[in-house]
Amino acid sequence: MRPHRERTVRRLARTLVAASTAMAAVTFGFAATAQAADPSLREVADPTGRFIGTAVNDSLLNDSTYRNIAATEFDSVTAENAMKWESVEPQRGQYDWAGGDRLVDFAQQNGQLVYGHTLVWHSQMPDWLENGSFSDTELREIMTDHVTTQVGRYRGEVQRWDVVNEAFNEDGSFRQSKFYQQLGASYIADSFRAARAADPDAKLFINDYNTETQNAKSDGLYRLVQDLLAQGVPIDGVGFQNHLIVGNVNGSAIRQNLQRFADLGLEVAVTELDIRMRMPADSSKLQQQARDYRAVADACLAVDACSGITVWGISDRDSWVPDVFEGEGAACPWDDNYRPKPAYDALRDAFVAAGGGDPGDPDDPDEPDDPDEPAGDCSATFQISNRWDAGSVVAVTVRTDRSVNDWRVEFDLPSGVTLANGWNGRFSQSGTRVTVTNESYNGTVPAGGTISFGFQTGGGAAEEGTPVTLGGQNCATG
Ligand code: 9MR
Repeated sequence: MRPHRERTVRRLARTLVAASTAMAAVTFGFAATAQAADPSLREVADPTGRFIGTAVNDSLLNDSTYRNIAATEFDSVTAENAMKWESVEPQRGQYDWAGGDRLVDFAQQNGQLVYGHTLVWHSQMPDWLENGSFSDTELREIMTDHVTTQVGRYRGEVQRWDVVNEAFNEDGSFRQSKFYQQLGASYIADSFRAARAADPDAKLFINDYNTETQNAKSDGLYRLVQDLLAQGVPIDGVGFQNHLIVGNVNGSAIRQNLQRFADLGLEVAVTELDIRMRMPADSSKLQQQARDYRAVADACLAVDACSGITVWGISDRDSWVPDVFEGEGAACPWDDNYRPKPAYDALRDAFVAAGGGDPGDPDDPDEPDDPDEPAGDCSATFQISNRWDAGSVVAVTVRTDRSVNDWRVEFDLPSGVTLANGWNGRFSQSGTRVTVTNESYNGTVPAGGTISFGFQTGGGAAEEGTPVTLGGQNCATG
């Protein structure tokens, strides 16, 4: 685990950083996307119970436009490269956590999940591993040590891991990676076991591309997953990358394939969505791309076990596609100037159609966000357990009528009152608005269950009975 002191300091700093990030978002993020009044992707995804994520390029986090879109539009982040083996263990046994830590800090500041990518993969291995010769026993030990160390480092902070990435050939046979060649298919089971031991709460995934629909490759993956489950290997989910081509997306085939893996009792997720086109882009290609994004999102949203969608990058300018596919590009939801494309609207429409609603104008009393209009599927108590001139201690309990994964509770404090610290949740404040998201240990709440957290205020006391929302929906008071 990351050193406790480091985490404590970060927790204290979090409120301030989060508030300034959120306020900066008002200044830059939506101005850049020219969508000021519209709800963000994360706002429409949240009520559907799914996450919407993006791959984050570590070197772009200093760019305010990039950072603000990443913070405000998404509630899950995946390191595009910073958590890969070559980045974290460039020399044997010597770890460099800088990029991974930056991402995890960013996620915590912004109330986001972290999708860990990736532990055991034939590509982007450090030279010492790629070119070194090791006995089979030594290689197995190197691999499990790496998994144990990295998952342990982020225990409780990374909710999902791509434990094994791209293990298959197109014909459904195992890829002849160094691990497979020396260790056989048991390298997969061993990696999952090591990951589970290092963080029993993290959800463990196998991830691949060209497995989105039923074909020889996804059949091979399916057979492996069945086999792992039969052996009792701790696997929780299957990631489908979805690096797709405009005009070549079959939504119902994707849905059926997601469903057959879900029927094994596993979580499924869209992990690296982008849809490329031959350049230059034109409006009819962009419209087709929007329909294709919508088809993938609809496919996930139609499958209960599909927990979320991650896009592989924010803007076309930063995408991996043109570097690898000559003459192709424009694969992302934002264009080269960070303006949202039709694909962005299509993603949002998909969540709205799946029950994401339109949070609309919070000042409009007819909108569902208005505290006078409880949505009816949650109720909350907001109790002051201690009060003094310059502060208070507050206990909040929210009872939900429907089951919830990864909750978000919001409320307002009186003007000038600030969060001092909190417990049993991750807190951020922007102006009077406070957002609390679950810790890794209390994100799953069954129907009829309760969410409880508490916090202390400074600069004045909170108000007893303050209304709260759960996932953007108003809760009845009491
Ligand atoms: O987007 C990533 C790019 O920056 C790297 O250079 C590349 C190296 O292989 O990896 C890209 O991400 C890949 C991901 O990790 C696994 N699935 C395919 C992605 C696109 O190549």
